[in-house]
Amino acid sequence: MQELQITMLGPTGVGKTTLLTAIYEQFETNVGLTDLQLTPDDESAAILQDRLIELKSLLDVFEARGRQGIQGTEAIAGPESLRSFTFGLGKKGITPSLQLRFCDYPGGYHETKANAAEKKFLTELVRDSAVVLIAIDTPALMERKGKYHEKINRPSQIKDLFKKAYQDLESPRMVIFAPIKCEKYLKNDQSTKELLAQIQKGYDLLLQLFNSEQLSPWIVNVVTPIQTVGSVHFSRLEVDEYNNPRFYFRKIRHDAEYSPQDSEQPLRYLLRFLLKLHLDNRSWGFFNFLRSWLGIDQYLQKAVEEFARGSKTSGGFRVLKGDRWLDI
Ligand SMILES: Nc1nc2c(ncn2[C@@H]2O[C@H](COP(=O)(O)OP(=O)(O)OP(=O)(O)O)[C@@H](O)[C@H]2O)c(=O)[nH]1
Ligand SMILES: [Mg+2]
Repeated sequence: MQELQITMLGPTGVGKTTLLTAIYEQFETNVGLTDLQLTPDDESAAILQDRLIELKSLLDVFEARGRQGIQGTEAIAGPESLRSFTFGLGKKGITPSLQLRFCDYPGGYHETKANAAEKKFLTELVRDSAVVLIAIDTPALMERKGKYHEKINRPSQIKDLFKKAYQDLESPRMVIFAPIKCEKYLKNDQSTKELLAQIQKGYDLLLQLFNSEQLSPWIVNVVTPIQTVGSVHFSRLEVDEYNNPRFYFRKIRHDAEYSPQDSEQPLRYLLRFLLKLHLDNRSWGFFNFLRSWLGIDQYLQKAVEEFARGSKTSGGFRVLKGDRWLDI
C-alpha cells in the first residue's frame, strides 16, 4: 500500500499528541454520510484511546493548569525508537488504498539541549513529509500580547527548521497552522480576527520564508483552529518566581461536557490537497503514486471529494497561501 507521511510539529506541551488524538477521534463523527473509513493499526488505536481519556479528564475539575499529570511523548531509545501512528484510508468495508503515517515526537527535540541525532531526525521528518501540522499553543500566542509566544511556540526555530528541510524543494507541500487550546479566541468575529492577525504576526518570518521566490510556488498554508475539548477555555496566567508562565483553563459551566469542534478539518484539507495532486495528473516525483491512487474507483474519488469539500474557510479558518493547490 502506498504511504504518505505527515508530521505533527511543535515544541513540548503545545498539543501535538492531543491534536492527533482529536483528528482521529473526530473523523468517525464527522465523516457523516461519506463512504470513507480511517482505520488505525491496533497499537495506534490503543495509545490514542488512552490519550483521549486523558484529554477528557480536563473536564473532571473546574479549573486545571496546563500540562499537569499528563505525560509528554517519550522516546527512551532515541528518535529511532519513536513509533508513528498509521491509518489506512479507504472506502468503508474495503481494504484501504492509502496509508497515512502521522509522526509525533517529543517537543524537546526543538530545545537547545537536543542532540545532533534528534535535530537531524526532525529535519528529515519535515523534508520527507507531504504535510506538516504546526500545533500552536494559542494562549501563549495571544495573552499579554504574545509575550510568551517565542518561549513556548519557538517560531524562529521552526522557521530555521523549514529553511533547512525545504532546500531545493521541487514538489508541493502543505503546512497547516493549527491553533490548539483556542476556544476562548473563537468566541466572536472580533476575537477570531485577532487570532488570525496574531498568527500572521507571530509567524511572520516563517511566512516570509514560504513567500520567497524559491519556495512560494510549492507551498500551501492554511489556518485550522481546533477546539479539541470545546468546553474548556483559557482562564488566567500566572508567572512563577523564575518567570515561567502557567496557563490555567476552566470549564465554561460546572456541568460542561466534552464537545470538540472542527478536529477533522486538517484531514479535510489534507485530502483536498491530495485529491488536487491526483487530478492534476502531472509527475511530481514525491507524489507520483497519487496519480494512480483513486484509480478507476469513481466512488472512492467521489467520497474523498465530498469529504474534502467540507473544508471550512470562515470562522478562523483561512487559506493563507497557495489556494491553487486546493482548487478541486
Ligand atoms: N485546555 C486545554 N488543554 C489542552 C488541550 N490540548 C492539550 N492540552 C494540554 O496541553 C498539554 C500538552 O499536550 P500534549 O498533546 O501532550 O503536547 P505535546 O505537544 O504532544 O507535547 P510533547 O509530547 O511533550 O512534545 C496537556 O497537559 C494537555 O492536557 C486543549 O485543547 N485544551
Ligand atoms: Mg506529545
